[in-house]
Order: sequence, then C-alpha cells, then structure tokens
Amino acid sequence: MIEQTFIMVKPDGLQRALVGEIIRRFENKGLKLVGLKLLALDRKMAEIHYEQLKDKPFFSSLLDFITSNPVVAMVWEADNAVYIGRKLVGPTRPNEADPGTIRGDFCINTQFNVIHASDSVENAKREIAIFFAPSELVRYERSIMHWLGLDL
Ligand code: IDP
Ligand code: MG
Repeated sequence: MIEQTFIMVKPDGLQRALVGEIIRRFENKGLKLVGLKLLALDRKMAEIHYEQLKDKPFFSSLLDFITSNPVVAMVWEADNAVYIGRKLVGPTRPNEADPGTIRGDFCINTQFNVIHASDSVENAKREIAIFFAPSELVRYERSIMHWLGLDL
C-alpha cells in the first residue's frame, strides 16, 4: 500500500547539519519526497504534535526542546513508508538503535535523538495535517520509480 510518513529533523539535527545526510538516506532507500519545509514550531503546534505523550514526565522538557530552534518537516511516500521510515530512523532510545540507523549512527541521548518518524499510518495522517496544507504536498512522477518497483 502506498503510504505517506511524516519525518521531522529535530532542532539538534538541524544544528548539527544532519539535514542533508537524513534526506540522502531517505532518497537512497527510494522513498519519494512529496513535502518539505523549514519552520519553527510554536508551543501549541508542538503540544498537538506530541499530544499522545502529554502525561509523560518528559513532556514539558520535550516541548522546550522541540520549540527551541527550527525543524525540517518532510513527507515521504512509498509502499509501507511508515514502517520503512521507522526502520531507517531506529528505536527511540539511541543506545538501542543499531549502527546503520539514523539514531544508531548519530545520537546518544534519548531526547536529542535527531529525528521524528510517524509510528503508524493513522498518526502519519494526523501529523502531516498539522504541518502541511494539502496543496503543499506535491504530486509528480519520477522515471526512476519504475526501477524502484514503485509503479507496480
Ligand atoms: P519516537 O520519537 O521514537 O516515536 P516517542 O515515545 O513518541 O518516541 O517520544 C517522542 C520523543 O520524546 C522522542 O523521540 C524523544 O525525543 C522524547 N523522549 C521519549 N522518551 C523520552 C524519555 O524517556 N526522556 C526524554 N525524552 C524522551
Ligand atoms: Mg512517537
């Protein structure tokens, strides 16, 4: 099933100049970029994005962190995009993330874990709608799609 997933380079990823590296990994894997923006989250937007974590002890610290500096928000599309996105990113705790994953390769702290990836198709839809108007998701064809098996 062709899906879209919401991926966000967090403030630490932007400050550490990892945006290009992260985009490269999603491009290399074969996902299609359909939405991209650099923005600063306000607290309200951050609260909505992380609303499922509102009872966690780290919620307010997470909001401080995610609103402290700009982020890069992206939507990537592929067959099973949500599952693939989580695989490329790795588990939440960087010390559990294997080398080869983004978190496994680039971070060591659970909060400063560089990147967000949707954890379900339902959450992907919800998160994409927070960050992107429908008109900001761009439809286009790439000839390489045939060779990635994406036009099947
Ligand atoms: P995920 O980003 O892997 O989906 P979630 O459990 O949804 O992980 O948590 C959202 C974000 O909150 C994490 O990516 C991380 O930045 C932060 N976070 C999660 N657990 C902790 C914690 O135990 N301490 C501090 N920050 C945490
Ligand atoms: Mg999550």
